[in-house]
Amino acid sequence: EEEQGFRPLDEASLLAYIKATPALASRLGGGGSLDSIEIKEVGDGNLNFVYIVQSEAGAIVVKQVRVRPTLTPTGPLRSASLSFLTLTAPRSGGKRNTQALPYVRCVGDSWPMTRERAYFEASTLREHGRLCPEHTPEVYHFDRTLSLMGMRYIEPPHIILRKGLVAGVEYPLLADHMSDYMAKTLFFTSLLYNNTTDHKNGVAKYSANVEMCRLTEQVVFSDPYRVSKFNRWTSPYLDKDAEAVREDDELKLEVAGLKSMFIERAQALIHGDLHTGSIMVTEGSTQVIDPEFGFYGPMGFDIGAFLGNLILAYYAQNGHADQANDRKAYKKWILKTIEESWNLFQKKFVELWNKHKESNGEAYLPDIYNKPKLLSVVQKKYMTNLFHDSLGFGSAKMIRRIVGIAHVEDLESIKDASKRAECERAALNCAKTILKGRHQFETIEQVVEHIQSFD
Ligand code: ADP
Ligand code: SR1
Ligand code: MG
Ligand code: MG
Ligand code: MG
Repeated sequence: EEEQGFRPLDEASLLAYIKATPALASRLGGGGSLDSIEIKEVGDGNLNFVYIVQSEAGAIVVKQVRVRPTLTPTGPLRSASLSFLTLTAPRSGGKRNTQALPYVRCVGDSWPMTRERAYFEASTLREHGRLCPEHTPEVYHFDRTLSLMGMRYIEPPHIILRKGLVAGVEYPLLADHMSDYMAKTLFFTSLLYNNTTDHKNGVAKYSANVEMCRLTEQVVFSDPYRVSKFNRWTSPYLDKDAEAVREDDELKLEVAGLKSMFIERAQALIHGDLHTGSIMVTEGSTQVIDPEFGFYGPMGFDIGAFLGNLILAYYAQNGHADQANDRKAYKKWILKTIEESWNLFQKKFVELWNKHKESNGEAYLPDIYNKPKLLSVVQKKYMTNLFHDSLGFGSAKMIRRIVGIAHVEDLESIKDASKRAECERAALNCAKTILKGRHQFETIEQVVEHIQSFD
């Protein structure tokens, strides 16, 4: 990594870097304020370093890729947010290894995680920030040589949404905010708004984020459907369930279609990893972070990631219920949020379309689709397809979180393995049936009813 000028910064060299970089130093007050800087590493993964940098005059976050992750002694493996980075030993054949594994090994050892992902993350953040500044942290500075970004510090009491969902906290504006973010970022980067030249320029630029896309292709669309040393599940409880996924021809047929769509369909500049761990929230604010998988892909992959992770949070609730809180009201809130997220998204997306129907968008030229009736038929067809894509991708993402490499804290934090397996089985069965039968759903209300029937 030394080549091409890259060097991983530690706290001392980061401090010197900040002092020498006006775009960062000025955010911290500049001058004498820089003497009061304190730096804290807060990253929760092994893929990137995330530093909070605070002075008496301000605060910023600095994120730098970790290129060659080291083998880190950790003691016994626990269910934690790090769990997606832990690999079971190959000979364990995919079963959850509950023994003390001496090391947490980073997936960076097994997949090519090019430093360039930082460039695509910063680029996507900037582009989405231009389109939806309310829900995207501002990028202050990006250094391509160091794969390092300075951005807005999303201050406490913001927390990662997934942690709020585990704790049972309601976010009354979440559906409104996320539908806003998805409608704006997806509509304005699609051919509904842009001409072909601009669109293809974008597609060409982000096509180079291919290694990140290949990681998704493998861990979402391939590994769960074959024997892979990376897969794991709550064994022995889900051994048969995992095997059933690998034996389900109807499911494999549907997943093949989704995989091709993920690779081929350059519909919009998507976030690419829009799960509830990529969203920071308070009661009144929603901020989307971490688009290092950003590329021109199918819109349904983002919408599905968000909805699918809410459904996982729903099924995890039974594992978090206790005498003090049966989580029943909370489960209702999650379902309402799923419903509102899609319905508001659909409404806002079509509103943007109507508002900009005279724009340069190449897909439906105004002189051809000029009759209101025709336009409304076209829109209905587009939204129905998008709904079914979202259900397909959302289900595929649920399945991979249960039998693939990367699990979610919602379920992992349920200590009792048999209880956890029950929640996981319900989620898995629900996801399989939605994935196979998604074309039968006409409304999100029907999906919510379906979710409840597996609970
Ligand atoms: P990774 O790609 O390694 O998952 P993330 O961008 O998700 O990195 O950041 C890891 C963690 O760092 C987040 O879960 C969050 O807790 C914290 N974090 C990241 N960006 C910010 C920010 N701009 N403000 C505050 N905290 C942040
Ligand atoms: C090896 S899979 C790691 C996962 O974490 C990221 O956030 C993505 O979801 C990826 O699939
Ligand atoms: Mg993380
Ligand atoms: Mg990330
Ligand atoms: Mg992250």
